[in-house]
Amino acid sequence: MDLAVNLRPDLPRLTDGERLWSDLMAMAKIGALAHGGCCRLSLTDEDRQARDLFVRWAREAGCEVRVDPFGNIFATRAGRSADAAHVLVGSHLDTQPHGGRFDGVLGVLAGLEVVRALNAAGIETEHAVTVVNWTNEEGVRFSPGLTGSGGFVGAIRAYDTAAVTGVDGVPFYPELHRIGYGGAARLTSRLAGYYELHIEQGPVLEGAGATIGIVEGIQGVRWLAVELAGEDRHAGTTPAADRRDAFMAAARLAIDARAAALALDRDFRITFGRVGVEPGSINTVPGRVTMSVDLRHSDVDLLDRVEKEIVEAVAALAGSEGTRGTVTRAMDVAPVRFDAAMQDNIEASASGLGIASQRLPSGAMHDASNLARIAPSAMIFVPSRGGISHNESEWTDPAQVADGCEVLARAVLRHATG
Ligand code: HGY
Ligand code: MN
Ligand code: MN
Ligand code: MN
Repeated sequence: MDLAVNLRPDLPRLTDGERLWSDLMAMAKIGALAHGGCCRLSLTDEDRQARDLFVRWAREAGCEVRVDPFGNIFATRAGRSADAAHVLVGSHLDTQPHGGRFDGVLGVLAGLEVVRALNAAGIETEHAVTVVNWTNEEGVRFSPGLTGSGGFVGAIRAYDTAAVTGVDGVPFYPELHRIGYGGAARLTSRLAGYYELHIEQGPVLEGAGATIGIVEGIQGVRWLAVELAGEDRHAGTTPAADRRDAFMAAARLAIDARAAALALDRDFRITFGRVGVEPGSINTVPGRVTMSVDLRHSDVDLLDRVEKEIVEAVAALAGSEGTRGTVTRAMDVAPVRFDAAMQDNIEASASGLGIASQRLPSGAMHDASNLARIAPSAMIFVPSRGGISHNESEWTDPAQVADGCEVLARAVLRHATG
């Protein structure tokens, strides 16, 4: 079919927004929580159920489904030339513990909707279109995050992942095989491009009244694991001067590190999201604290400086709190810029549909951070109500979901046919 015909704004849409919405709500039933959100931590039975549902739908859409050694699922709609590079479209099905119904899953199911739309229109593309679900984007149960896409682009070696155990002590690979997604397939490394549709998870688009976000790039993200050792002591009999209180050391570290980061840049984003206090007894001075640190900034030098401040602050706590500590880097994903031509392709698709768009950076990390290392990549955002995400009340309107999917479909169609 004539590409120009497919892309004329006056023609009916290629994609079926209602079908996509119905898929999203069906997927949201897996791991459903009391307040409308979802919990599907990586490689749990809920993750398996979501994967199985995606695989069933992909096969019903005529895709060839393959699984690689990191558990990434690739659903391919063949193109005209067998040896042409693939256009990859995807995101992740795993969620946060109090996750919403759109983070990640929108990009996977919208990719599937693009395949169904191409089928319905009888369009044959030059390049194969492959929809992908990346394993463990969130990094909640197994750290670091972005495991599947990191493995696919060679940023994470299988050997490194073999050493990974979950916060629940379960090793990564046995769990991947337990849920039946330890594969051996190798998708062609020749990619024509990677597209990811995702909710913005921030307030920018809603504030600007735009429906489509054309993402310029993603800031760097660095995860640190801090461990502070003091001494378990009796809460009633131990004078202040004799205490080596690991919690007080952690509290001082958090306040001082945040002050140092904000002094460098008022918009530096530092988060202490997972704190473990041992022995966790009301009447025992904590002898050990473990703490995660999430650092975000587009300037690697500032990330380096804050990391160095934290290492030095942990050492200084020996004097002020009598504790000993270690800081280990658990993840380091460099800032990326997305492909300019693909951004223009997305903008042309939105404007062709008369949908307001705006360019913006991504505060959140995404698998596209990894894909951009090996192939031209781009992301499309749709608004998050109140800028809220990683929260059960995460919401995007059905019309915005439908618009995002149609823009994705037209951008992918141009790319896969061009
Ligand atoms: O951490 C992130 O930015 C992503 O939402 N997982
Ligand atoms: Mn996500
Ligand atoms: Mn997320
Ligand atoms: Mn081409």
